[in-house]
Amino acid sequence: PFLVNVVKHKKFRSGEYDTSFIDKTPELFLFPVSKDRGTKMLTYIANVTVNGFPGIEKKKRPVFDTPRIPKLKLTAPYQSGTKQILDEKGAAGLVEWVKKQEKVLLTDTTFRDAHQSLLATRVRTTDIKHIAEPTAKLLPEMFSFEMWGGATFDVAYRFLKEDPWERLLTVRKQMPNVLLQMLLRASNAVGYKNYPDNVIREFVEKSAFAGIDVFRIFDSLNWVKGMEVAIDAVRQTGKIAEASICYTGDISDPARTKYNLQYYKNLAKELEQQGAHILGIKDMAGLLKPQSAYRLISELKETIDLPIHLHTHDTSGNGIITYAKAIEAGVDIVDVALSTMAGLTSQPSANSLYYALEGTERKPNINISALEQLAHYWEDVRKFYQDFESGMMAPHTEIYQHEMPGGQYSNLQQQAKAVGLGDKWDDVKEMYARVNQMFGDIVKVTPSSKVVGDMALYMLQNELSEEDVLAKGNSLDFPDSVVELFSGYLGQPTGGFPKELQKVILKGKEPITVRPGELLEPVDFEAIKAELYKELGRPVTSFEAIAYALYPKVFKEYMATVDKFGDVSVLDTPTFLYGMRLGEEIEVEIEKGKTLIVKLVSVGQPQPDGTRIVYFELNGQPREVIVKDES
Ligand code: 3PY
Ligand code: ZN
Repeated sequence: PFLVNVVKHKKFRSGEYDTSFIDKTPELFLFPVSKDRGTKMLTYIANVTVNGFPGIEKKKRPVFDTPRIPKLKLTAPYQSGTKQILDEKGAAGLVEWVKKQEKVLLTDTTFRDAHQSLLATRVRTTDIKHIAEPTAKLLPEMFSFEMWGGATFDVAYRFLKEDPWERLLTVRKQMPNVLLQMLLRASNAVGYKNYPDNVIREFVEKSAFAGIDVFRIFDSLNWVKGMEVAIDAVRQTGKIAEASICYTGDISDPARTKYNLQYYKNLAKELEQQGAHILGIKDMAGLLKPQSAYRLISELKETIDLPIHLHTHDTSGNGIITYAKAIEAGVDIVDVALSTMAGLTSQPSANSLYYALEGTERKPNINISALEQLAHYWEDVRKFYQDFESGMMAPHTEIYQHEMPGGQYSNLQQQAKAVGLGDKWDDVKEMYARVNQMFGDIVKVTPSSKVVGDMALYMLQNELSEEDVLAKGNSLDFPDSVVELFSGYLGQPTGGFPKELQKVILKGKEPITVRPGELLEPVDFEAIKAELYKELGRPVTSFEAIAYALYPKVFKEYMATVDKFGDVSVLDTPTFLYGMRLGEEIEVEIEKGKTLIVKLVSVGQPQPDGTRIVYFELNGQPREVIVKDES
């Protein structure tokens, strides 16, 4: 479909192109076109209306208000911001600029971690797209917007049936004045396992090209060796390498000696030597208590000469006070989300922090009324995704016991439901903490956190205790992710693996201790392109080739869905998740200036072969589609 865009492009027409034209011209992907898209789209709507959306209980489409968009003249110009500083002064210049700021800088995570943590990463591009320009115009003083990476890449293809690269390209276009930030799981890229070095390099290069400015890089075991390639790859692009330490344990608890202050100081020093532009402190579960934050930041400021960017989750309810103490200690940047997408497993609220710092010298330079207006939009949009809420209604201090990352909480809950443990959530949390101890008290963040989660579910499903695992281990078929972790394929944890458990899990197989990337064969991207060309009958882009290298099965399923239903990203979210009500009429802008009017007329009775005929009007013309009733 995108070939139409290629041949229409003025560079292509003027003959000013070479073989890299497709890769160097990101806007080609913004408006995919397809001939029978009307029928395909109706088939999708009919299917979701009849069968519901995977993973949520089938119900009649709820009635939602149209999200409130801030009143803003869209012709107003963008004020220049951090993006211009990076473009003009380079990474080093930007770092110097950050160091000179007296006021604390903010990163807004609403477009990524906030919904990863509250809504199982389900927020769709259309809901981001409608607010991106107002956001960039109303909040030009933000340090950055985290809008990509982490789970958003995988979930986009797997569940939202949309292209994450398109999200990045679209947001970049609408937010030209501020830095865009992503979360990169070092050698695990945006996946759950280590990839060959050339995949990491290619992924970083194309992400930078498509619009990412700041890469927050972390290793799920805080193994610096596992971060080397990613840090170097980012530095090569001229973008910002925010190398991060994952915070776990409690530096103020004398009983928890493994992750003490010295441990963090050593890591910070190593990352500085490794070429970090900024040091990230990634408190993925929200375990950093206020006094510990003060100590940690003060000591790190003494130890290294880099700006420090602190990330936390507000699960315990202590996020704002943790930030207040960190800011007092001199932290440079903190992560917040708009109030209506903040709190609980998400980041602390930007709006709250603004008021909490009133009367201090480091109060952020930010427009509070803009924050409030943008929060209205998200208050409305969040309701679309109500079925993905975790059910957590109040601060959750048990986090200090189970230490589950905010981004995992709602996802593991979905996973537990899927394997029939939905009503055993308390047991899952408890088992999660126990598995962590069995594993030797490891850093838990994607993907190591997923391994702990997988093992906890596995033990509960099979009613296994820790003793059972050791005693009967030889006859147990452990989850693949557990075997991979203990084989060393996610790197090496501080202090090594517990030997006895490792033996049981590996059943005589030898673990590796070198960097997994050293053992993995490089991926042949040209071969992938050729293979996909054959399968799809059209040339593929480097973006698609990387997606395939990272997630072959997910990517192919996504392509098959596009083939069947067309580009479903154009649908509004209520229609995408719930289908339509009888008699309802919606408008779908399938490309700029091209709108279809769809009315659901009736849904026929089931036929003997299990199908139903669904009757629509498309732009006033009667249309029928046949779908299988899966009930
Ligand atoms: C991710 O890797 O997706 C995370 O958010 C880890 O906290
Ligand atoms: Zn996070």
